[in-house]
Amino acid sequence: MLVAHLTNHLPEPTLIHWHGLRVPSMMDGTACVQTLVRPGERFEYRFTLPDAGTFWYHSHHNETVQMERGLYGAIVVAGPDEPVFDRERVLVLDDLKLDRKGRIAKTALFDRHSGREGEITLVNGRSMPELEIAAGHVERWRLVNAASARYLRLSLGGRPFRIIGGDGGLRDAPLTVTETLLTPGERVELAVGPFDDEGAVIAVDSLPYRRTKMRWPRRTSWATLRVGARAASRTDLPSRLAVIEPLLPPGPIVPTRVVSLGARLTLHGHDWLVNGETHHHDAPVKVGELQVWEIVNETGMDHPFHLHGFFFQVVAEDGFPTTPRSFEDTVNVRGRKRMTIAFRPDDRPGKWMYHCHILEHHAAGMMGHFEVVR
Ligand SMILES: [Cu+2]
Repeated sequence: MLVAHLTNHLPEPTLIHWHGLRVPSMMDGTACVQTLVRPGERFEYRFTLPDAGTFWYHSHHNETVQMERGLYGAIVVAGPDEPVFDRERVLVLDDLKLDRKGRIAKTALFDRHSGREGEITLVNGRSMPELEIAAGHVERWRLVNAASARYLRLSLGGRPFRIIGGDGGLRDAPLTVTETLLTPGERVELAVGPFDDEGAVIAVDSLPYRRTKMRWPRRTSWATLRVGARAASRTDLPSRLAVIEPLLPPGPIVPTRVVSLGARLTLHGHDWLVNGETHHHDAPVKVGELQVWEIVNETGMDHPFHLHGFFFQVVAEDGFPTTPRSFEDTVNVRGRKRMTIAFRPDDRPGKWMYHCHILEHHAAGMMGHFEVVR
């Protein structure tokens, strides 16, 4: 049981959303399920933690300001039988947009369109930290992308690393890659190392990724990783990490719902839409009934689709069936593409929502309300 006391010392209301934790609806921390916690007021969040993994919590009110200013944190829930590593790190990544006087910049009209990106990169609140890993060691890195809009195509100087988990804990097996894409809201768990070259300095960078036609992407530095003196390793990473039972039977995929992401030009810039309207009210779903949602992106820009309260499997990418290897709560939907997700709502009825995790898009309407009913 986790009990969290929120005391609001801000001059404005706030709330805490527990991103990725399967809490009861009443504890989801949105204005749909609780009243705003006003300045000077308190609220107690209380729930059990059913899943192991890397999660986070953040303000779910006036997010474009409150989250940009740092109202978020990571939560690690350890399982009974975790793989053994030489060291574990939690790395929360964010960027910060400052004005000419070094203050947090005001929201610009352009931010409403493309999402806010800043020139300062932060790892756990620090700019360009130097991390050190002993030669021969393997570390478990738990990464959270807490940025408002920035996509992170993470690279460790081109060296291979292993992905061991996603939003919903460990994946079925380690996957060796040289880069991975982390959208706002997403988490990824990595096995980093072993490196043999003592003294080497490895760049922790994000590679150029074009999520919108309006912005030319650049390579960005986040941290450096120095390979230190050799040390004995006790890492024990099994080749099978978790059993991910597919939610869908083999055969054709028939969506039970289509969620269409769109845009509309208005006097104040852009409205961001779900099924043709801002702040869409979607049909209810039933506890235990398999959901197959096709998320269709009608815009030319990528959107990270986040579902509250329930983990899903990605079952098709642009119509092509995929084999689910993990559970997720956020998935990137590329411009003009579609992703199909499946989930089975467990017995937590109440009000829930889904939205684009680019905070400015969420604020400008790209979200939907739905109810889980018995
Ligand atoms: Cu979006």
